[in-house]
Amino acid sequence: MRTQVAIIGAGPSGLLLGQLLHRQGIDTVILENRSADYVLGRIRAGVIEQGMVGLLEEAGVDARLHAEGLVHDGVEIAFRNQRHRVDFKKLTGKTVTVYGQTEITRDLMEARTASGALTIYEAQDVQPFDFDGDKPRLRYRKDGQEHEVACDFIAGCDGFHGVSRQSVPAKAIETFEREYPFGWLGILSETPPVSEELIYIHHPRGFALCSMRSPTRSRYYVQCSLDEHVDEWPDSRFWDELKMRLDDEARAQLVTGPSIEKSIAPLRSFVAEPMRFGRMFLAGDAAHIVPPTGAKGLNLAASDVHYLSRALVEFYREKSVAGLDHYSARALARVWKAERFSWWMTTMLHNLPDHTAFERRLQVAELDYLFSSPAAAMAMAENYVGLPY
Ligand code: RFL
Ligand code: PHB
Repeated sequence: MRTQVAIIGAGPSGLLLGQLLHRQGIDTVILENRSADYVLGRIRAGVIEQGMVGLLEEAGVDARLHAEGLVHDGVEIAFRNQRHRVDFKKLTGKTVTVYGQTEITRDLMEARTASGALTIYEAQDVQPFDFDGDKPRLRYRKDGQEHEVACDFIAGCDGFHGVSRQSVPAKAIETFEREYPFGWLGILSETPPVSEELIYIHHPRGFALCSMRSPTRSRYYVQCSLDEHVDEWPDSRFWDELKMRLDDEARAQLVTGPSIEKSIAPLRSFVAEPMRFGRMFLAGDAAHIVPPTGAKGLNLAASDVHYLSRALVEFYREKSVAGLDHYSARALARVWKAERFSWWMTTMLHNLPDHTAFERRLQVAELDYLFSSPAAAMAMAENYVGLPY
């Protein structure tokens, strides 16, 4: 089989790249090692920047997003039983949209099926080859048979644990990493959200987040320790813990109900440099991870895909390699700013077990500064709504 761009991974990065390229007449094949249902079963991001909304419009998958997505003008931060609002609309003129990653993935999968472009699910042992030359290839197994795909370029959109980054010789790649000594326990429930906007909570018992997927579906998270298991968290324990971290008003408003999903995610900051290796390009979680506190992971995947799709279109239309040559530096400049913001939000809002009394005082000063200084609120707002592409 031959294609122009072979994409590894049918997460949001791979599917969005495939759709943007398809709209420009560029042929792609996506190889995904899981089933479509498995991919759709992962509950992840919920908040998308205007930049990503624009890309989904460009990809022609914005109908349901505009009909069902919830446009938010700000968020609240709760500290010492008081909520402080950061008004994004007033500060930056921009908003964010609450629309689940699952729904974006479903919309992109449907558009891809309608376009007739090929996605091979349950492709086993996908392996990129020869990307240091001008004839890269991929091999994979499906139903016991070996297959090969010849292509012009490989896009490694296969997430943090994918094969793309791991196929690069160790001496060609540098990685930067921070692991946080806690995780997020998240639940999804068919209950109305506690408030119209998201509430990020700093509490002595640990961080909590009130988010949502729709007016009838809530998503809540509590900071937990890394050695805990979801089985130790029956719904009743989760709700009790969340209530203890909420402000009085939110506690009174909270509607609880059975969880429909529950999982623990570790928190990590990670960047791999560069993001290009000959004719293979990394995009999204394959190249970088942010802790979810700033809601940046999916949005960074989208900005990578923006730069990469533009570069590939430029290559095929104008025979120019300029965009491809600049891809890694352009993407990384934006990645590092989101890394900084996500690290900052995480450090400000969590209960860090290794924090000294001095660092705890700094955390309080940071929050106090954010609530009292329009300049500080502005810095948070412009990062949260998304820095320009
Ligand atoms: P994905 O989604 O991991 O998709 C990669 C795909 O590649 C497949 N794959 C392979 N395929 C073939 N061969 C192999 N060897 C393969 N190895 C892996 C996988 O099966 C998968 O289908 O990466 P992608 O596309 O780069 O998308 C990144 C986003 O998923 C991620 O950044 C966000 O979910 C992060 N994130 C959030 N981001 C936001 O922008 N806003 C948020 O509010 C937000 N909240 C979150 C989050 C992530 C979370 N978790 C669970 C990590 C909340 C949570 C709890
Ligand atoms: C979510 O709704 O899943 C969500 C929202 C905001 C975040 C992280 C996750 O910062």
